Amino acid sequence: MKTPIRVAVTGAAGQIGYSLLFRIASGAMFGPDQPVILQLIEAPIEKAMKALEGVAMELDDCAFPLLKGIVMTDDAKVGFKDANWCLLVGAKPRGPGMERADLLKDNGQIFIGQGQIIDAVAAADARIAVVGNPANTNCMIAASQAKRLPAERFTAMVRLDQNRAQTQLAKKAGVDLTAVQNIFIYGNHSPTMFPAFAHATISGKPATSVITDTAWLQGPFCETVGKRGAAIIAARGASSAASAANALVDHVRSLVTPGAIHSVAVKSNGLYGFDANVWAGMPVRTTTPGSYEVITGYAMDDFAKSKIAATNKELTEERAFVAELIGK
Ligand code: NAX
Repeated sequence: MKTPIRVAVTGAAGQIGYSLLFRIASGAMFGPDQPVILQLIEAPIEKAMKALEGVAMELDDCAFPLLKGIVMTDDAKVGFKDANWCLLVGAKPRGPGMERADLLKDNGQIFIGQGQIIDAVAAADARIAVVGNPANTNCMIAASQAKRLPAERFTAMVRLDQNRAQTQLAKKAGVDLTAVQNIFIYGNHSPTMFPAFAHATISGKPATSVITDTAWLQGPFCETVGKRGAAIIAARGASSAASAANALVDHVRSLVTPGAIHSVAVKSNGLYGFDANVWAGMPVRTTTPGSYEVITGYAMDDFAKSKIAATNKELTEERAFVAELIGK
């Protein structure tokens, strides 16, 4: 039996948490032979902590053989202690009439604190994955506070966008989902993101030779993927939760699987036209469990360059909003 790994999850009593925790405990994230201890962190609000107790009761009632312990806390120092993976799902939602800048600053405070605490108390091999929005910039903020853990360990999730793009291409081409490969998301997890269809393949052929409707690829395809979150809110009356949890399972599973090729928002070093030090979605290849390299060498045409410039602009603006906060 392997030693259990400690998985800290913030926002554990929220919508995404309610789908996510059961998948982690079942083995979907770390594999069917990897025991886990869940360290569940909620905001210090009575209602949230009470809800968390209910979720933990349900986890108990699943009798998952891999689940070796549950910690419940509203103290991040306890929740992140010795954590091997820190899944930062909890965030302050955008309230009515709230400006984007205020949202960035309010969440900035949360992610500064969490970045410092993770750096102080998490395991030496800790990896951090950010889901709470604005995910890319929250991830940059948390990483900015770390002195011990390298910035590359901090990733933000664009996998939901990748999964959405894969399905849309498969539907348009009338092929099985698995025929679509190498569809990567560049930039921000926001409607400015760019699903780089020109590099995708369908049944081994360039996607653009299978789907020859360039106007659809550049227009409705990019728009559907970029605005899918809003479409789900309009239809369901609540934001994506099960699909977001599933995407986080995929994000981490791919990051612990050497050879996996997938989209992750990582610290830019200037590749593909992104400013250095923004966290931007890019194609990566997992090297060893938890580590990756950015895949280089994809050529960008003028359309791709303009899309990347737009999403990079948004990322640099977000960074400017919080620059004072993080002292950079
Ligand atoms: P919920 O509002 O259902 O749950 C969030 C939970 O976080 C709440 O229970 C709240 O009490 C908790 N929380 C707030 N501040 C906290 C703190 N400082 N420490 C610990 N817990 C804290 O939201 P949910 O639908 O679960 O979504 C969570 C986040 O994911 C949101 O920011 C949302 O915008 C973001 N999303 C990101 C996606 C992505 O692809 N990157 C897609 C889905 C989702 O929209």
